Amino acid sequence: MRWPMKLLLNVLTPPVALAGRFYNWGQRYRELLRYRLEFRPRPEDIFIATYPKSGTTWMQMLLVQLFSGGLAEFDHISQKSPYFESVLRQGRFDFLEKLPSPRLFKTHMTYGALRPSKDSRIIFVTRDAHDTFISCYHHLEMAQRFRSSFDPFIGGMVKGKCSFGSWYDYMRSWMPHRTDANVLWVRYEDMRQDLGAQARRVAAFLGIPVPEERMADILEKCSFAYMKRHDPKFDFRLTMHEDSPGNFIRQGGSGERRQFREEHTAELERNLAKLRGDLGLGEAERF
Ligand code: PPS
Repeated sequence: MRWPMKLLLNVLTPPVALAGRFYNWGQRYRELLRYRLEFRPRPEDIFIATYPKSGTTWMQMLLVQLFSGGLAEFDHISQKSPYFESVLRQGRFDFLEKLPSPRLFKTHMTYGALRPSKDSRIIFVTRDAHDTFISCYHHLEMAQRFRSSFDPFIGGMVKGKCSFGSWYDYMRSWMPHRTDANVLWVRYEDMRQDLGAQARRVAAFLGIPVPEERMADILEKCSFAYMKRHDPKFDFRLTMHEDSPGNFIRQGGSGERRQFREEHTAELERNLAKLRGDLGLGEAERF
């Protein structure tokens, strides 16, 4: 790193790190600072870009198994596919340097924050908003042991208020790039419907030569039942030295929207219609 950069980092890090202890924004700026100043990208880098709870871990597992022909074993998925922001936050740059290429990063950064190089490849995964919001509720309840009840939480998310950031802002940042040459957009619902088809699509995009006879093992390891059986390999709490009572791979469903209050469904539908219009989505493009 050049010395002016180093100086800037040293001057800015203590106040931002202090803020990061108390505020989400502080934490985000600290990650961003380290990303811009210290991260050394490689052209082979692959990012799995998602709003939280949209199928990130599932896609991580799919990539890990596609690259290994279904033979990969690990104690925790983060060993094979680290959470980018978390590694930046912890300043584990040695770990990043030692990872073999292609590195498979999970990230929840917006497009504007990540500003991925054209050399890197991105698998952008989206999930139905209702199911994402419900999954966020269970996640935050599990992670922070917060005691917000379901309805006010969903009401807030529908308005774009969440400690993860607004779902709409996230979609507004990434969706315009869904057809970029280095981006592949994959829907959670399509993975549920036909995982084999999506696995082949991802493999073709990344140029992974997967022998057809390995596909059954790959798909078995990426099935909900297999991942649920091996829940501790995926639970983020175990990377934070916390206990895990299980249930990170929770339900894996689609269409839980009946749990929404009517007024929340109506408001969300209005917001989605506006978002679709603003993004100029075609009839066939559904998120
Ligand atoms: S995180 O914490 O942001 O990384 O969470 P993320 O992995 O994006 O999302 C977790 C939800 O994905 C479900 N999941 C699966 N669904 C179907 N099949 C498989 N194999 C699978 N693996 C994970 C997981 O159960 C979470 O959804 P919910 O609705 O909470 O069950």
